[in-house]
Amino acid sequence: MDAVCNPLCANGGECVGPNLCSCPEGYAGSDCKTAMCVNGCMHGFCSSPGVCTCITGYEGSMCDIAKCDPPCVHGDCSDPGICTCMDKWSGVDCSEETYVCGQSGCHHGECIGDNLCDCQAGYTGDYCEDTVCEPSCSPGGMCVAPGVCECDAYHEGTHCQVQIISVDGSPVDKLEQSLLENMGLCTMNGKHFRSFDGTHYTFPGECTYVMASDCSEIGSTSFQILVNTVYDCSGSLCRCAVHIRSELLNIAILPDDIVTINDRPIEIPHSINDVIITQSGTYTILEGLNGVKITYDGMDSVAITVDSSYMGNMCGLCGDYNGNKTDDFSMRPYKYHEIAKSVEEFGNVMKETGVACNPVEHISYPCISVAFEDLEYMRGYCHQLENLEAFKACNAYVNPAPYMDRCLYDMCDCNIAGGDQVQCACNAFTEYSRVCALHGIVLSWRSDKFCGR
Ligand SMILES: [Ca+2]
Repeated sequence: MDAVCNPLCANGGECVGPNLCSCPEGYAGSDCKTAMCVNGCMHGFCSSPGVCTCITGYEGSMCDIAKCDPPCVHGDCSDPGICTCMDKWSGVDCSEETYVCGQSGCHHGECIGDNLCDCQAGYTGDYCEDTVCEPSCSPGGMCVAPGVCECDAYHEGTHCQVQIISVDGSPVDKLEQSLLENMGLCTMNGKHFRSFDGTHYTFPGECTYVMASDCSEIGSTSFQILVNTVYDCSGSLCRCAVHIRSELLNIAILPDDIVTINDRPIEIPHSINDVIITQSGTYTILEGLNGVKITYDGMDSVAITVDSSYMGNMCGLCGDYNGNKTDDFSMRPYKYHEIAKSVEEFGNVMKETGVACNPVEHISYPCISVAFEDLEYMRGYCHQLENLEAFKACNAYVNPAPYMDRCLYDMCDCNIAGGDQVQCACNAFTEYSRVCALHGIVLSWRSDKFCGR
């Protein structure tokens, strides 16, 4: 009897015993149905003797070669669709040449050749590490961000182009001269101050500070004018309060037209001893205090004028009023014969005695973190102070440069805080026109479309 194989031997196999197939070359298994690929199929299966059928992404007789489409130009296809590039090549198919630019690449630009950087607008240098200020800030300052100059103590203006000349040299402008001869003017406008001697600086202190006081002798003052910069705050906007202390009177000028004398609210207008307090629009005005006049706008601006008999005998954030800008950060009455090394040190020392507030640690310039394009727009906007016909009448009398600086500072500040930049510029314009008005130059510059009426 012939042997029986059930199932039958496939692929030409021979039934050599009961259910025992002898398979031809290339096949295996009890019924000779399994095709054999001698070297195996790594990413596929053996579909017929010696023939691998590969899964998607692989090729080759053993399905051991990953497929990349497009093929890798300068590299190996390490996995399906993934090229591993040789040195200096990159891209999906390793066809893009890569370059090395220094140790840390191009700081503000793209590496387009070995040690060749294509810099973004506002940057220059081998590795785009230097900022561009055009015109340059030198020799009066340093370019600290694209288009942003930080001036040294002897220069001011958007490009540090205005040299601050002490009074033994010649005064900066005509107004300074007339001021020095007749009276001292000190202003606070938000974070910005102008000392009696004309030094402009920014101090964002949140506390009560001595703004101006007479201090001809150690420990002896006949009056003190203090300002609380954070009297009434909503969000980042604060209204300030002004306190005037003399031997007999303790007067507080507060927002919303409120004035108290020795803690009692009074009706305005009011006079007591020689002091007269009046209201003009939003302004509260105090006059007759030993030749001192104080004007408060109901928000965050305070102007103090003192007559020239106080020359050299003042102290506080408004400075000493000796006609010399270079010693305006004198720390008397707290530290005699010492000049503060920084605005921070100066401002902090002028804090009202006995009041606990956080000192100002480091004043950072807000424009550093503003995009170059935004900054260009802001600068253009602020330059209206010298470009707009309406302001020009005052330009020869009040140097607009420090107010353009303030304008830019405040616009940057508002840009970062997400506030209304244009409104912030308007504050600087308002302050400029106020200083002009204090000296008889009344500008008509507001309109419905420009800073409102
Ligand atoms: Ca001075």
